[in-house]
Amino acid sequence: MAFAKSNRLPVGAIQCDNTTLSLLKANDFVAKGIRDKMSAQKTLVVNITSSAGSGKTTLMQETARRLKEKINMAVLVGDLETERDAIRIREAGIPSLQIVTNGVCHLEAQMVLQAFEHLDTSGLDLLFIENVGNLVCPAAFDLGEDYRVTLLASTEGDDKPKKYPRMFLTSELMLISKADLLPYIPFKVENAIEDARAVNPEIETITISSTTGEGLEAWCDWLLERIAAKKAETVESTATYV
Ligand SMILES: Nc1nc2c(ncn2[C@@H]2O[C@H](COP(=O)(O)OP(=O)(O)O)[C@@H](O)[C@H]2O)c(=O)[nH]1
Ligand SMILES: [Mg+2]
Repeated sequence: MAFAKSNRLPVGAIQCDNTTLSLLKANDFVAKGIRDKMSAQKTLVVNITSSAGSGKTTLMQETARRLKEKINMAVLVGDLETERDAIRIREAGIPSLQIVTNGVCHLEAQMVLQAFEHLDTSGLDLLFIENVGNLVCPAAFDLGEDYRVTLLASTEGDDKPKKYPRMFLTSELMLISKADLLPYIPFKVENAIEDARAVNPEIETITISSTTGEGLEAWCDWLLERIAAKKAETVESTATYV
């Protein structure tokens, strides 16, 4: 593969051409459009990320049950195949649309944009985007969200924040999920928090269980505070091309 002269590598070294960089630039352009549109209509957007099976959809269901009478909310949910998660979330009483990525391991801003053609976001106080279960690729793709929230389930092990640092570096909140299982497994909450803060000193943390309800009031309060702050924001840019 040919490299520009300035990028020549010493004999014995090999570097793959990073085509992802231009893809990410295009993604960021669309993400900015989404962010402007959502700011103009004062919808808080929260991107939910984690490994597969950490409890994202269950948390969406439990959050819907607790907040749907207070606010207008909806969930876009990404998966490689099936509409299963969107069906579960709709059963909890709020609109939800599945984005089927056909094998792509993360959501991209243009996929969210396409979904807007089928999900009316006007009047929403809160839009969740449940990302594809994966602690790697979703970290690189801005979806136009206000906040990124990453779940770390107790069953995954407390060593993950340092092993998948970009996800925790780019998140504002870490939810340690499945807290009801903590008595049965060697997961130390303080170790996970220490490692997450080593990667991202600003990261906030809440320990939750969708099974027992532990921490869900604090989680809902965290959301309601930010929804109120979003409503109070002065919108600087009104340029919406999305
Ligand atoms: N023990 C326990 N299991 C949970 C909890 N939350 C979710 N689960 C279970 O974990 C599995 C994966 O949950 P799901 O919400 O589909 O995870 P997702 O893949 O991240 O969306 C399901 O069997 C859930 O019932 C929890 O707080 N405690
Ligand atoms: Mg899910």
